[in-house]
Amino acid sequence: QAGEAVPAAQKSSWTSFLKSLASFSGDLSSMTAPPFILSPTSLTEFPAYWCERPELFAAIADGKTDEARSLAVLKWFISTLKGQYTSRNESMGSEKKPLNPVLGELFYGTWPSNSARGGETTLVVEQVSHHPPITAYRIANNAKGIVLTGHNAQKTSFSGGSIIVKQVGHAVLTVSLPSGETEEYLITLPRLRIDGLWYGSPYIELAETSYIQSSSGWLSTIEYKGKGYFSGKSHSFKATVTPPAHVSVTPHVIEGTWHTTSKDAQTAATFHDVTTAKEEVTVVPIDQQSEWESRRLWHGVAKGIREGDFESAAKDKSRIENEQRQRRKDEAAAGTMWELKHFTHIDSDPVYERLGKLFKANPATEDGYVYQNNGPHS
Ligand code: CLR
Repeated sequence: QAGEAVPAAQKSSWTSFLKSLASFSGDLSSMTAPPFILSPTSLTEFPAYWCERPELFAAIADGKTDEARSLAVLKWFISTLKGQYTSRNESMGSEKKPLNPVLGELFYGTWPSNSARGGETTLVVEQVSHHPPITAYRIANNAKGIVLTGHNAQKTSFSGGSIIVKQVGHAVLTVSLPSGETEEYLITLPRLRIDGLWYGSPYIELAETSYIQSSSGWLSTIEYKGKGYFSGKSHSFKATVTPPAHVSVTPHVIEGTWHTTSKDAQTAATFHDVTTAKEEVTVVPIDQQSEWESRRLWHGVAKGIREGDFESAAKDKSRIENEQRQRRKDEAAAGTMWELKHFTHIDSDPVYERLGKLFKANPATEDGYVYQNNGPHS
């Protein structure tokens, strides 16, 4: 039934939100949605999903061959999808509208070291654009010589009752090999469909294809399907891992559902398994954070949303937005520009250009954000 999951008092506001969606193009983040669908978490926190299984991230460095490392990268990547795309449903009952980060918003975190991981894993996130929203991030396990750098933006449209989200941006993973060489992996991102809107209980399904291209020549092609395709199950995927042109190894085929488990099609061995617990990022308490750090910045708004006090949430949100508007006005008047703290923008990412060619990436070039090596972690 329509609006089944929508609180009675918000039904008409949900209906008008859906109507406005239908005639809408641009970024969803700035749209006003009814309170029941608001999340207390800012989008700057989302890059942490990349490392909620830090031991799989670390294990990439242990692969002895380029083939083994490519499979380890794929295993880590697939294992992040459950967190990235289903965790709000698990923690809050449905997909929600995250807080729209302000320009310069920061999010720092760590995953502590242990014997399996070799060392501490650190996360630095910066909101590098407000309109359109763009988030840049960098995750590193220095002891293992593994670094992930990327940025994220979204292009949204509405079709057949669903929101279609094209992810703009990419990630680059680098692995420092014992030989002194650096292996690179270009990671592209899947397309999202947000279904369940009619009922007021949105959830994500992944669609189309994403790629992981290694500088060694190995390529993972990952196809995503929902209910009624491949196995007929939601959250299905099929990954084909193909060797470089000069290597005659049979491609690996991995099939399964990304929010549970998958198998290697030839050996029937389990490939990935995310039915076990994950480890959320560790963040210092907000009284030790700077004003620009996400949880401190949004503290009042998040508290209001969590406690159902939407009036105080809205009030604090307006305060933050007004401060931002004033800042932009002052900059315009002074002829200055906001300076990014941890990243610099480049018009074309050379790794994307070089590795993207190998699988005919579309588009052929993408911009990028280069980390300035000045994070809070020593
Ligand atoms: C951000 C980058 C992460 C993966 C990810 C997961 C969920 C996505 C989010 C990204 C972008 C913003 C997003 C969100 C789901 C819903 C939300 C598309 C891609 C939109 C802006 C809100 C829609 C509002 C309805 C839920 C009502 O690695």
